[in-house]
Formats: sequence, structure tokens, C-alpha cells
Amino acid sequence: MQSTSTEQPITLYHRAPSRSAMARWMLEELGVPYSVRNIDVTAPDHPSAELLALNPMGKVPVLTHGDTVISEVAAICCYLADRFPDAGLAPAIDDPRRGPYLKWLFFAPGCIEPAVIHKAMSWPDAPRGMLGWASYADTMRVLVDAAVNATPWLLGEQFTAADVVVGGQVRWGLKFGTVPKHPALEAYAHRLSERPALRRQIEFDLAT
Ligand SMILES: N[C@@H](CCC(=O)N[C@@H](CS)C(=O)NCC(=O)O)C(=O)O
Repeated sequence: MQSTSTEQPITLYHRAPSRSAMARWMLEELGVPYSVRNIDVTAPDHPSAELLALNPMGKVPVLTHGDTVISEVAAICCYLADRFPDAGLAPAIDDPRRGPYLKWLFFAPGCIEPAVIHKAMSWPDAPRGMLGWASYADTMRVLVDAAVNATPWLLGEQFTAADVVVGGQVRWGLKFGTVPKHPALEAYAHRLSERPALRRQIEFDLAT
């Protein structure tokens, strides 16, 4: 008989602070047991053969769940929400909100992150048609609009994995000045900061 999601051990290959914080926050939202394997990305042998075997990109986070190995933080959050549906962190497959949910999950790594890095690195402009994120200004306009319409979360009353992934980018961006200090983004970040799961993740990572 196949074991259930909760019976299979979960390990997060982690580094604090980093994007991996979103994966740990997601695990805290689920309230499932997991262990953490801290990866020293400054070690001379980084990325180790062990990490490369799990993620050929040699990056964290990586999550193992039984025999499943998964990297890319948005994919990890999506996977966890689907494997632990009782936590209610994803709309069901046949829920009309599943479309916007997936859009936001992909928008974070596909648009927000490259737009922010492009700007932070002062890379030369390119025609908007060539850039999947169009431009920093367009991406920020859409992000601010999402925060204005978040009531209180991206999909309304239901907090989802998309809030972890987009919210993680917003929190990070406000901290480092890479997203505009718009009142709607600040209010959204403030609501996120009141979530007990996020507080636990921050506390655990500070203790690491
Ligand atoms: N696209 C990856 C990016 C992961 C990533 O860049 N992780 C950084 C930490 S924030 C890392 O592992 N850095 C160490 C390295 O690149 O060697 C994701 O979204 O999970």
C-alpha cells in the first residue's frame, strides 16, 4: 500500500536567509513535521556532490519528500500545497481560482524576480517584447495592482501558496528597496508579517 503524504519524511535543504525561507514558511503554514539540512553556500566545496545530485543547479532550496526530490521554490510551494490539501493552501483543480493561483505562482519567479534583478544590476534596457516580464515598471504596476486588490490575500479570503511566493518577493523587495514602497505593498507585507507561520520561520531561521 502506498504511504500517505504525512508518513513520508520531509527534508528541506536550506540556507537562511535566502529564497529558501519561503519553502520553510510554506512548511510552517502546513504544520507538517520536517527536518532541515542547513547548506553552507559559502563553504569551499559548495556546491557539494550531494547537493548537485539533488539539484544540478547546486542551489537551495531543495525539498525531499520520501523519494520525491524537488527544487525551485515556487514549485516546492505548489507541490506541498497539492500534497497536503487539508491545509487549504491551494484552490482545487476544478476551482475557477486555480487559474489565477497558478498565474501568481509563476509570476513571482517568471516576472517579479527577473524584473527586480534586471533593475538592481542596472542591466541595459531591452525591447519589452524580448523580456518575459516586459519591464520593471510594468511588472511593478501589476504587482501593486495585485496588492491593492488583495482582500486580504491574492485570491481573496483564502491564503494560498501563491501568497507565500509572491509575498516572499514583496517582503524581500521592500526590505532591500527593490520594489516600490507603495502603501498597498506595505499593507500586504504587514498582513503577511502577522501570520504565525511566518513568525515561526523567521524565529527558527534567526536561531540557526
Ligand atoms: N530559481 C531558484 C533560485 C535558488 C537560488 O538562487 N538560491 C540561492 C539562495 S537564495 C542559492 O542557492 N545560492 C547559492 C549558489 O548559487 O551557489 C529558486 O527559485 O529556488
